[in-house]
Amino acid sequence: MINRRHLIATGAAAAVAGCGQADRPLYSADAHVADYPTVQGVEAMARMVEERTGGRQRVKIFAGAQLGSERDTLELTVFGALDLNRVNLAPLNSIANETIVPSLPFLFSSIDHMRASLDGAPGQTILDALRPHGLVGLCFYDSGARSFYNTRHPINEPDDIRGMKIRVQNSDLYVGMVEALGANPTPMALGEVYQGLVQGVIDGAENNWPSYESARHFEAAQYYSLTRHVMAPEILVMSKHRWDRLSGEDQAIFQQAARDSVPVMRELWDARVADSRERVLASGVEANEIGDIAAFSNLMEGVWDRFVVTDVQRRLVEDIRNLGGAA
Ligand code: GTR
Repeated sequence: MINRRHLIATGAAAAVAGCGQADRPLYSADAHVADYPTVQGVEAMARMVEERTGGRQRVKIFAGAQLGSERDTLELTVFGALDLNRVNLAPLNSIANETIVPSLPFLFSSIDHMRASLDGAPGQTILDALRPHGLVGLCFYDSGARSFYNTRHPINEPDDIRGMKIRVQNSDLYVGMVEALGANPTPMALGEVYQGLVQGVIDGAENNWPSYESARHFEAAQYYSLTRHVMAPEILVMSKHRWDRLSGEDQAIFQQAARDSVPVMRELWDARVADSRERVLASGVEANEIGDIAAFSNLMEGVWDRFVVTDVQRRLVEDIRNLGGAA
């Protein structure tokens, strides 16, 4: 069993020496458990890489946040102590502000619009934007739509969430979105949320159906209100330290395998969304649609001005909007 200190030590030592990693698999982190579609997506990529390199390259996945929270493992990845990492875009928001764009509230009109944007030029711009920050963006995976859930009552209008303590990911954008609704944002790692809900440290959080189910938050917070305020995707990144030590041929194989794993992941994702939804509803969760979604989107509009500040971001927003009609 490898622990984080060991990983840092071996990874950093090998990075400095520029050798020593050729004979071990690339290590990959994921906050989700082994049967979650993101982990399965990386597994599909790993199988393709192993096959296409004749076993020269292999990937070992540490699921279930074994190596730490997304923020911590991202640091390790940038530093070169961890090779691959599947994270949400949120912890990247403070690293590369291009990643803020797909995380903006009510940007995408549908799942198809989100997929078309990430498969197209805007997605490529965002993946490429990570290189100067020590990361190579390989592909995006689906994360569906995030909605609010809480321990108290259904949320139908913004007044219903006012004053609640809502867990958010470590991203100023998410803090801003929750503040805009008049609630109190509490940044917290995913692994602490269940206990936070049970102990009343927080009243609620926001996530997609599969995470709400898989992390068992639905057992503690029984009201799921379908705001669908964010459709930010997941992303698979490789440490640039590791990438630079791959041959050109292996770089191309990793890149293509990551791309080829996206449709595999999406199929698993769609099935998991349906399954998770069914499972939590059967357990007695009360889910509600929102009558007037504009009441939420209008309040959150201010965060757009605060967080879309560069020309590159503005162009991304425009390009994504232009793809909206097509999808
Ligand atoms: C999930 C996502 C994770 C993490 C988590 C969270 O939907 O897959 O990567 O971002 O949300 O809320 O921390």
